Amino acid sequence: MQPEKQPTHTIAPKHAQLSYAERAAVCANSRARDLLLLMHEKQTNLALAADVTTKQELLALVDAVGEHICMLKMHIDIITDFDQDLIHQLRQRAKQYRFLICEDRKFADIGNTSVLQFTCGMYCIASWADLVTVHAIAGAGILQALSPACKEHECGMLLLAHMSSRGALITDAYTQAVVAMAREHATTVAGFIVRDRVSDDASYINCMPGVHLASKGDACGQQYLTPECAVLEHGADVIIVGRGIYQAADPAAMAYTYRQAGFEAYLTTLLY
Ligand code: 5BU
Repeated sequence: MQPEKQPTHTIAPKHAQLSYAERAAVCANSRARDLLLLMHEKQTNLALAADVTTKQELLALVDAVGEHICMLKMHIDIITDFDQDLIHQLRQRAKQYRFLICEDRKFADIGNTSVLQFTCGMYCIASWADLVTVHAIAGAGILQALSPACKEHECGMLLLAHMSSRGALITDAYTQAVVAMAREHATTVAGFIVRDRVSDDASYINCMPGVHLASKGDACGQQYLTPECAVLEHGADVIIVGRGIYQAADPAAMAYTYRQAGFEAYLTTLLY
């Protein structure tokens, strides 16, 4: 199944932009380039937040929605029966369905510890993740330490510029400081986790969690935007959807719905 190619939106996007393919050509980070090209060719800007807790559920979910996504976002430490075979199977599926794997580890410690968390331990994230999320809260040292490690393992960093949860303590000044830090590590930063597009630099990918078609939020502070609103009003390049898809009666059909909504909104941004 392919999504409709013609945009149907009448809302003018807040951020006119280049196409994914044009942006891929200017990316300094190779994972950002891979992701933009994949989004262009596969015609999807949908990422799945696969917050299920067993190997079987995770692989079944990936088989159901793999054809619709550009990125699988994981929390590997919530899997109760993790083993190396899971990583092997996920990498196989990443190739089969063509998507990147992001470990949403949110590294936030001092640089030395973050590198150990990235490269060591039972999950050995560096050996399989295409992208990892990173808090810049610890200061420049975390990026100075993680950047060479990411380069060595061909992994891109997504820096948290915002959070989607109500009452998040991130201020505008903090966000701007994160964007400035990214510029110092252009070859290893693939983009940002955002609530509002933070940079008009075409080489960074703005990834937006907190997207749901039918809900405004949850009981723990999560806040949702619709795919259209995320892309057209808040400048998302990638929409990240978890419960909206994996809690649906038919996750594959729902993933297709989100894929269409997200990609049509993207096509609308190209008209302006
Ligand atoms: P949901 O089920 O669509 O609410 O899941 C959202 C996912 O995105 C979940 O894995 C969170 O850990 C992740 N997330 C988020 O919701 N908000 C943020 O600011 C960041 C990550 Br950073």
